[in-house]
Amino acid sequence: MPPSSLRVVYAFAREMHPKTSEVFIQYGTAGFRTKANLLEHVVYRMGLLAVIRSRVKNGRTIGIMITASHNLEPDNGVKLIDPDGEMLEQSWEEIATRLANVSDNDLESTTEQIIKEVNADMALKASVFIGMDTRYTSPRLAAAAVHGVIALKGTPKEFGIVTTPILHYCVRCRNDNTYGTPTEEGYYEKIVGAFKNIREKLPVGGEYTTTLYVDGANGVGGKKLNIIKKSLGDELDLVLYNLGGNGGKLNLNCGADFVKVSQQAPVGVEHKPWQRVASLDGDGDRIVYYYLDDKEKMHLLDGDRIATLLASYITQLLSACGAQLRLGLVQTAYANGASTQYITQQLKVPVTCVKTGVKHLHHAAQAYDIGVYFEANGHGTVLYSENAKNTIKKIAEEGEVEQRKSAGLLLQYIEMTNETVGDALSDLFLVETALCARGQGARQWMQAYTDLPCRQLKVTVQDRNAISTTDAERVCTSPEGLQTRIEELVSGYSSGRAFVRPSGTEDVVRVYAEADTQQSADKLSAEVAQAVFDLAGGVGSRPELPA
Ligand code: 16G
Ligand code: MG
Repeated sequence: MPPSSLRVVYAFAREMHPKTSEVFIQYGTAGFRTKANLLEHVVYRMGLLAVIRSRVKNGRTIGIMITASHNLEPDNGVKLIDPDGEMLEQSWEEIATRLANVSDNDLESTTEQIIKEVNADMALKASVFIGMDTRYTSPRLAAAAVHGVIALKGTPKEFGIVTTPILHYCVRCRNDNTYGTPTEEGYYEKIVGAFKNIREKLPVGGEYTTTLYVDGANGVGGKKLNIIKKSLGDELDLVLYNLGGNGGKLNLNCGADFVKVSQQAPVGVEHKPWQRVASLDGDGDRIVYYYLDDKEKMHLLDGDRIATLLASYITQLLSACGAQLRLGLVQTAYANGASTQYITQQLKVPVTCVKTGVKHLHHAAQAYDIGVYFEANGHGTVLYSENAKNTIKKIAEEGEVEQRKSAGLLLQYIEMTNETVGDALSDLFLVETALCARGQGARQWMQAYTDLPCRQLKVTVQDRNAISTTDAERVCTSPEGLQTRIEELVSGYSSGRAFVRPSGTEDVVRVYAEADTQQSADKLSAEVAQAVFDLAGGVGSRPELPA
């Protein structure tokens, strides 16, 4: 493309998506995320960048997802999806940030400079898939993305309202047709089809019941389950709440993030004692389970709990089919210490601990034949290497009768997994299958181990980047003296553990603490918060110790 045709880049910007805000915006852990009214020019520019990225990848399809996940309604966001359905390569985050922040006057020249820098052949075709969540600001932003794609003569394809993982899946399929059909229907056929195949082979028994309540966070995940529900028959009876009607507001006092962080049941669900409930987040890429007991006390089954269930069920199938494959689990520092202990000591599964953020977990999981990764907040999936898939396929064809059966189940389990990214819907079917196979209800699932009580706090400081960490965020390297102080405090508690890290999505420092009792965890977290406040330039009022 001759440089003169880049004029249209400026023309579109000036006429339709001008940059009206001087606020600096950064491509963070999960793309750009802020108030929706500050985003139109950013999304337009991500349309441009997606075309450049597609050309650098030889015309393979790139995805653009418009969503702010579990944030409240006034926010929105945008993130790019790479050709294999993964998150945008990290080295491009800086390029995205640069492009988002230049003035309209410099947009044309910056675009040209980026094209040169990444060596994009602008004569190639370019393809971009665009999806959005249910926010009322999303259609306008999706239109801006389309304009960005058209401005650089790429071909946009709009998917309308989809979950984030459905778009990741479609991008992957478009670039690798062995993975499936790149449509929403193709996704249902693969994931739900595999679930139905497995459930035909698994009798329902023990404590497992086929009724599952779902808190849809008033977002897109619940809506898609409503479509799936009709095709499920007797295999799974979904009772759906918080589907977005009846005045329910997106993520407001409901959804996976609310349930996990506040450790409270969401509004809008009619609870029954012991009934298991799955709670999704606003864009359908996170899931946690919980139930209320007969005293209405909530019992949370979070991402750690889901990871251990999936890892132990897959391990069981692997040994039943006699496959020698290396299964490992990837967690972050937020994983409850009791879960890590259970996994390593009881399940004898190796654990890798990495920095917060899906891309870090995803990459670490690729090091295993089968890598299960989950953040405690409920984002996760399972990755199977080519070697693992081939080994299991071979056993399904050539093994002994019993081995063939287990390998067959495992192949369907793989089919049911969205390997591109954590996916609340796919995870739901993985969990329901494992529970059904074991004849377990939520209570039996809960008995595997007892979580250590924990507490999370935030501290506001002058500059959160004054905090640096190492060893997967478990050790604080600056400011000087803070780590020593944390260790002193932790040593005063039985089963104590604490760490601090700068948030990647909010202007705060996060504090995590766990200990043998809730009172101790609360106290330890407050003491560490005070240490952060004192040593890292706290602003506002000093965090208080619990009475
Ligand atoms: C983002 C990340 C999530 C992480 C969270 C941490 C993705 C898709 N999402 O939502 O994995 O747990 O940030 O937020 O990577 P924080 O840095 O503010 O604690
Ligand atoms: Mg999400």
